[in-house]
Amino acid sequence: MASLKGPGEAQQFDGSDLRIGIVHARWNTSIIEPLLKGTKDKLLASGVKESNIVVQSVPGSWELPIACSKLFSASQVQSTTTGSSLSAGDLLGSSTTDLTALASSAPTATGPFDALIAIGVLIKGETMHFEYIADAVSTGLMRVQLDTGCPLIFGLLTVLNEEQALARAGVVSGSHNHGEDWGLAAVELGVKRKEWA
Ligand code: DLZ
Repeated sequence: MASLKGPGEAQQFDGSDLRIGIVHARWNTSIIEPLLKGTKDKLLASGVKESNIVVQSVPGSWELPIACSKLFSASQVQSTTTGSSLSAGDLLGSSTTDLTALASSAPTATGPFDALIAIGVLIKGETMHFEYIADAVSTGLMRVQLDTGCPLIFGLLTVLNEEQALARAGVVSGSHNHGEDWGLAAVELGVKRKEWA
């Protein structure tokens, strides 16, 4: 029997004309890494060109909204100028981590993004920190999405413990990698956004 959860059956969307920006937090890196891989795998499987995927990292989930906003603005500026292109890691001067190996190393094409994906993992601690960040980041990401008109896929895991996070990153045997859903959602929304324009 099909699971009640998940996005359900959808048609295959062709991502070959899309530019996708990914911003991921570095907190909880061991969980971020498989999520980012799952996301990228589905983008590539949907036809998105490696050179049209830009990956940026920020310290923690708190920084995701501002980074997504800036990344989108920068891509719009690029589309009106020539001679510069965004490449992985250069937006916020982010340091090189193992995760950047998952980023495109080729120079990226210019032009505004068709969809953005924000990836972070918030794990509840003993204080109210989790609640404040989860609420603010969710609200911030929605605001960026509506203000820019660029679909922004919500890749923020808000979990009670590490086990729950691992089970949503496809790390535990038999578990599903939610990053794959985020990659597919970005392609679907990127294609539909062009149709809606
Ligand atoms: C400080 C903090 C804590 C305690 N927990 C997390 C977390 O579980 N996931 C995450 O992505 N980031 C965490 N951070 C870092 C904040 O998001 C942020 O980077 C810092 O407060 C600096 O603004």
